Amino acid sequence: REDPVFAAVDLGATSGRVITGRVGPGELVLTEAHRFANVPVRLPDGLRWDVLALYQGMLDGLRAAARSGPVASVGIDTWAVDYGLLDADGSLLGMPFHYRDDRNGPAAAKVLAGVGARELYEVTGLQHLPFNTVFQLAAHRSTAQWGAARTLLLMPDLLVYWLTGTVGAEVTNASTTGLFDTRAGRWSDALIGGLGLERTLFPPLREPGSRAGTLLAQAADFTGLAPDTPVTTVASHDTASAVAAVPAREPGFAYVSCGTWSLAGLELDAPVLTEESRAANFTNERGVDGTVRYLRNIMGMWLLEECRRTWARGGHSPGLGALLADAARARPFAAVVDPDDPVFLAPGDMPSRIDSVLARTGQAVPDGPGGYVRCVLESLALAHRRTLRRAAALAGRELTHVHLVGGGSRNELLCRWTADATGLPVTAGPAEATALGNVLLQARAHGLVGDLGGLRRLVASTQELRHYAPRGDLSAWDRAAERLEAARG
Ligand code: LFR
Repeated sequence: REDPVFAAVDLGATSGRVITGRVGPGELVLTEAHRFANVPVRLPDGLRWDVLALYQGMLDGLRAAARSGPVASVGIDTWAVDYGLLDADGSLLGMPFHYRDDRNGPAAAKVLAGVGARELYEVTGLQHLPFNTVFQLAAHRSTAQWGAARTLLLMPDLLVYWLTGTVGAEVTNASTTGLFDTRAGRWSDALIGGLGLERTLFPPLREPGSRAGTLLAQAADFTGLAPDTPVTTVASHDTASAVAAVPAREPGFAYVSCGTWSLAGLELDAPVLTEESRAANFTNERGVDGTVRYLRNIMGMWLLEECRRTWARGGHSPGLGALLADAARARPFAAVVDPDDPVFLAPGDMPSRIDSVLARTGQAVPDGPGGYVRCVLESLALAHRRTLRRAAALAGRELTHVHLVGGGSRNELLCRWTADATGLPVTAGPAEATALGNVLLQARAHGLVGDLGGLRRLVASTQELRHYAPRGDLSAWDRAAERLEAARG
């Protein structure tokens, strides 16, 4: 008998994929069935996700998966915080907003004038990001659509709804909204009521591992999947799926989930809700099995991706390999920036924004693309170091080892410099941590793998990993870190 195959739908900020995973004793093999671009669209009233293209891409991907053999279940993960609103008929009201839309900043300030950042943190434990759902909703309320809204569905839950007709809110993602009580593990009725939001907007919570439903006839017909194919609730926040698949052999590890964002932190049993933690802007998002993802967002490979898009618009598109080779040859520590600078958040010309930050901090602008890439990667390595050290200090833990997972783990310079800057051994990979986490949660729901530890051991023993020992002298990194601190003011 063949080992069962699970289909993971993993939508990222730049592309969506459907990946199948074959799981058996000592076996975990991923195959990409379909990949499609995710291109946000700027409408006159804001930056939107093309959710119909994403849904169609997912269906095309599931059809490709079905052609390769029987599929035991489907699971869906995406980025966090974004949502669609349904009316009383269950129809989607407009295209969901993109979290990089700039309506959120002013709305966040308004909400915080009412609730207070401390009170919000005490309940939700969520880092402040201007695009947290709670702030997006404050902006959305002034629209005509709002009066018709009856149900809020986060992105993965919206896609599950279109596949199955069932409505729910998966907890790892609900914990990124700013309306979730992190200690109680429930929607915060007090916050929802206090902000004047209808409690009935927020659907019942779902735990990863539960069954969301089975395919609606139209989805089964189109994809060729069996009509009774279950859609399993996975850790639908992509970062939660990635952390579940960190190939750690024992607890106490630190991680950086590195893609469009770098999410750097620890896995804890309980949230850290101190004032120091809030001031350092650490988040307590839900992980699998009630764990806490204690981490901070760092702007991540977005800086590099957006530089490359800017250069391509100017007719200059060197391949990534050539750029990285140039970066390796560029002068070390010529320029460093704080990746967390809010100026980098919106889409647009990234090299000019780096120039403006360098001018503001009295540094010379890089000489050519390789210099920019070096600046970005060294700055990210420094941000990884700073964030992991802060996380450990705030949580009362010691750092011994870093796991770098996600697409960024393919970037050897980033892995190497993260090891050198932190002075810690780095294990790099798997690059497909999110899809693995998605597949493994489905496999576990089907009784194939054990607890979180067992699941991680299966990743460690089956996936290709690379190891980076820190290279001696930390002092150059210390000096660069000091320069950066001084520039941050
Ligand atoms: C990563 C991620 C981060 C979240 C950001 C926006 O893909 O999900 O965890 O903060 O996207 O949703």
